[in-house]
Amino acid sequence: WGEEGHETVGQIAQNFLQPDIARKVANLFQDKSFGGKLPLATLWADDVKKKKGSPFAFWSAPLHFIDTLDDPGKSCSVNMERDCPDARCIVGAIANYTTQLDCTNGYDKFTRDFALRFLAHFIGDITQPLHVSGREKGGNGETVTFDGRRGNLHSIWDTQMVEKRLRDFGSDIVQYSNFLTKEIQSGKYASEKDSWVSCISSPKAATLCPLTWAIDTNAINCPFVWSVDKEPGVDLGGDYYQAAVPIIDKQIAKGGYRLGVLLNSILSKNC
Ligand code: DCM
Ligand code: DCM
Ligand code: ZN
Repeated sequence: WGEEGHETVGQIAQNFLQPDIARKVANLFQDKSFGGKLPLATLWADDVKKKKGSPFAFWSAPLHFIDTLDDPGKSCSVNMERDCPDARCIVGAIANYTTQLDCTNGYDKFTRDFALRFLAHFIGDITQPLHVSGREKGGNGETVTFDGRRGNLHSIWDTQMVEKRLRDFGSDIVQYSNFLTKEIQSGKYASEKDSWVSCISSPKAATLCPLTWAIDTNAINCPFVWSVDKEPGVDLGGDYYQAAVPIIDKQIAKGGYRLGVLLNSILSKNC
């Protein structure tokens, strides 16, 4: 996701943090970074990635996605051996940073701070369908038109469609986040929200959750995201965007709720 998607994930997660966990989160960010809150922290992993020439940028870039070598349009799947060699993909990254954040594993405060920053970002990215698709570099190589402008399918999903959706909420991230938070608590997601986070209560949550979440997201590619094949050249700002809105809402809601519930779980431990 672009900035708006990530900040919304962070804001929804912040809405679900228990008060004692929100205090722990604020204390984990060294030097009072991000005002102690998740929305701005979600942007850090993209900021360091963009710092030109930094070896850390080069090192962390592949951790934002998993290039599934499936065949969307025909069959969608995630296979760790095939798609995530040496755990250097978003699934491996979430597993590693979940482990590093857990105080029972003994990592120092700087490592735990970075782990929290990365988790706040990657738990958002893993709900973006094209971050779980290897085709055309996650759609970066697929030229499309959106509201009269040429772009690529990845950035349409990361940014243009989210910005268009946000305009329904006066381009106010807090308004959009509060709308989705309500839908999770008592609206259209209330009955399914438990299924979004059921892996978190497993003793194997660190490895089980990111794979579960990747499979969940990847499944959207076959019926919908890559349906652009069917009408090449059509402007995606019309019917395609209208059909994408409920998917975007739900994926961003999932990211926010999962991040909040995961932090409530990991940070409830006392070390
Ligand atoms: N890290 C960082 N910047 C670096 C090196 C590491 O932010 N230049 C982060 C990545 C990990 C943590 O620090 O979250 C531990 O790094 P390492 O694996 O190098 O011990
Ligand atoms: N990306 C992806 N899958 C790839 C390559 C990139 O999901 N195979 C993502 C990472 C960034 C965006 O696409 O969010 C743009 O990538 P880049 O800046 O590398 O062009
Ligand atoms: Zn990212």
